[in-house]
Amino acid sequence: MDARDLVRSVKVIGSARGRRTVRAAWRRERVDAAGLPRSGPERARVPGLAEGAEPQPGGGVVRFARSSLRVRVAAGGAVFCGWDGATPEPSYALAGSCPEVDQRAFLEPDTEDGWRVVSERVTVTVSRHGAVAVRTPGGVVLRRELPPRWWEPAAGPVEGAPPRWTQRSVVAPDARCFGLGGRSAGPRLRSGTYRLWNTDPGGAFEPPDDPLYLTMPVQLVVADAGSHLIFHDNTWDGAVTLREGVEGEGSGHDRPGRCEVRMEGGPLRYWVIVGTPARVLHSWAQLTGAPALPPPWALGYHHARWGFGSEREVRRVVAGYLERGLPLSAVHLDIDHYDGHRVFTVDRERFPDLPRLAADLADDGVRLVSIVDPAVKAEPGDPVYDAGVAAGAFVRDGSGREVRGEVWPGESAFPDFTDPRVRAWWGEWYAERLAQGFAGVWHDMNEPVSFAAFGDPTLPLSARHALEGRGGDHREAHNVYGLAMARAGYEALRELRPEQRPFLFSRSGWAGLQRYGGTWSGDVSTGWPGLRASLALVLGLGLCGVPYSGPDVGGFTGSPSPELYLRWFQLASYLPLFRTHAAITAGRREPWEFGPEVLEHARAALHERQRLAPYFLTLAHLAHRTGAPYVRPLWWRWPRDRALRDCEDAFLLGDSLLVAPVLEPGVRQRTVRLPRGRWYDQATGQAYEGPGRIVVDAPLSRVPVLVRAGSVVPVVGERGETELEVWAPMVGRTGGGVLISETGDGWEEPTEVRFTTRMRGERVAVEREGPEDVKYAMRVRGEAVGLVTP
Ligand code: NBV
Repeated sequence: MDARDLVRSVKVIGSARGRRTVRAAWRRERVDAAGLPRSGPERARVPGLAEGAEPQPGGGVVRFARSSLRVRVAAGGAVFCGWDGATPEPSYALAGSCPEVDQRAFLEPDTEDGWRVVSERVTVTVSRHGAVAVRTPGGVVLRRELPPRWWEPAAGPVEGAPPRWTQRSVVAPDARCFGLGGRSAGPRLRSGTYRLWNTDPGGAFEPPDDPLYLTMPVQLVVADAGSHLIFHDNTWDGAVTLREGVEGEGSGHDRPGRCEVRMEGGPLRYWVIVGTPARVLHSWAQLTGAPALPPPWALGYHHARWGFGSEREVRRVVAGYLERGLPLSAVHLDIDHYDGHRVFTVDRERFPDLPRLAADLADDGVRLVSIVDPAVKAEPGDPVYDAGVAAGAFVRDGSGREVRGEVWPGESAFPDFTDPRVRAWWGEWYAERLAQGFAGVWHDMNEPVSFAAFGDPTLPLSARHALEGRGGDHREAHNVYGLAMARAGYEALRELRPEQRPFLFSRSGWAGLQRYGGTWSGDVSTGWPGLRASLALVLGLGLCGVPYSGPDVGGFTGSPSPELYLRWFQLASYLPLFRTHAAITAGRREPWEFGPEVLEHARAALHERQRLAPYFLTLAHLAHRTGAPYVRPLWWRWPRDRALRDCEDAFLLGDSLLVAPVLEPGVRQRTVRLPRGRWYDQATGQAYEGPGRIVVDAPLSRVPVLVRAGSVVPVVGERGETELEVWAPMVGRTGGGVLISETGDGWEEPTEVRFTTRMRGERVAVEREGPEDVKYAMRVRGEAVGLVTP
């Protein structure tokens, strides 16, 4: 028991729940003492010298004295490397089956020192000692992997004790690393160790608390020489230690960046994708699946609350929005609407008629979203529990006993979502949610959490899981528990309500979560550091392929000052998931609770969000088609601009907007680092030429937004029609934009129109490509006197 555990257990010991969490922690320890293989003496192994190589379609295998390395280039340009016989499948990350190989790539002798695989976007060389270098087509090294090292039982293989392994690598001194899932101290991952183990931090978090709910072994590395993504396809517990490099600035004392990946078991296999950030994310989405397209209403504003407590209160809050003319898209019900915190139930005293409530809200254009927790109250007579027992749905320990944990409903059992049968069984329960009138689901507590007075608040590591029929334990299944639950929920919604796109977001997940939905910050603590972490999480997750997310506006805990609340609100109004939410013990989060001034400014943010609805929907479609996140770091198109790589207090929303939120108290002006080209201050129309730093006004009424010259931004005009805001391009340059629109929330093909802009004399000429039958009003902004359309 460490010091943090001690504090935790002293805090909880007074209550009945506290005593149960002590029991749960002991129970977990007991189960693991009996169920985990004992660790004995280990010996280290390295590959040794190469003994030969054999070309295969797309690459080949190099055989070493004590291991082998398979290199295979996939059709989209991603390169797979697998040691010790590892193959790309089975994998929780890959979408469907493994991509076809690139038939043009093959393994060939390099110099005397080894072999190489040349492909269009990357060259991989393998040395005789097992070092692997990843190079650009021009031959510049982006990453050099040293020969890996395994630790295995000295007495030979032991069932259930796979080798642990470490892999060290070196990147350029100027390289910056991003990703690894949701990291509160990001988006740039500074020197330090980042654990790969989905964790409820227990209570609210703030930077640099780590790890959090959604980790994944995905790193995006950006350097002058080029960008690459590396994904270690391994779900086990592990850690990535980064040491940022240092440039000697001409002194010759450069220190390269270093990375060490350490895993407690599981295959040593990884994918590398080289290219511009946009190409890398595109290939990543091809490999792990296109981001699910949210229904249009999910891009509006949501209000959530743990502790509405009654249907009356929900109606009161919704009326508050409507009376004040504040747009509201959805209301989320938390665990307090359950009967005794039991999943798939309703407290009928306090929520007597949910379908009626849902229908009434729908009349006002407001959807209801339901929280769904995985833990099922372990009580015979509970219909979900009884059905789960009959279906053999719950996780068991090594001796076949149901694993019990302590969660909101009390002693609970946990569905094994890594079993396809269990996913199907669980999915059937979503019919109950739909019958209650819910339009979408919000998955919580799926790291998974079992409250524990000490130690890791999750299931015993020795708990057994189906792992798609392969069988294994919680050490391997833990990190994909939330991902597999998301799959169950997504597939259920598709089946139960096939005509509508599912809306699902999940606290935990892993590589590939985007196939099923989005995520959110979790319990971010109320304070300026929490505000900063909110942006870091959205940016980092987007670079790992999960583009739809957002924070609890105002923070999860306590009561934000009016200024903090407003700045949070303004930031989130430019993030994909725009949702106020707070804990049952926290203060209010409705915009009118912070005084008339905040209300007016929040109203402006809400209306701007609504005005940008066609732009947000376009970004959602683009994310779905190309993997590009809506919210991008400033370096997205300019990865060689070092100053942008270090800039963490602003972001790009799509190709056109640069949003510079206010992340500190008392700020009424701020500096903004501009990428290359001309940028217009959206509020004043003032033009600036990047690259460089500018100072702009950031009054309480708004946060600075700059628009890229030449952009065509689709917005809702005054009469409610989609119109185009055209920002004059620079003379001699072209600009443009795209509008992807649809009428419903189903699966119909949307309409796509592309625009190109250029200056013709003093006027802006706009060319379009796409169906001619729809016309849009255009408004020109920026330095131009009028509009020319062909
Ligand atoms: O369901 C209650 C909360 C929820 O409001 C929050 O958004 C989740 O992140 N939930 C966590 C469980 C309790 C946290 C203390």
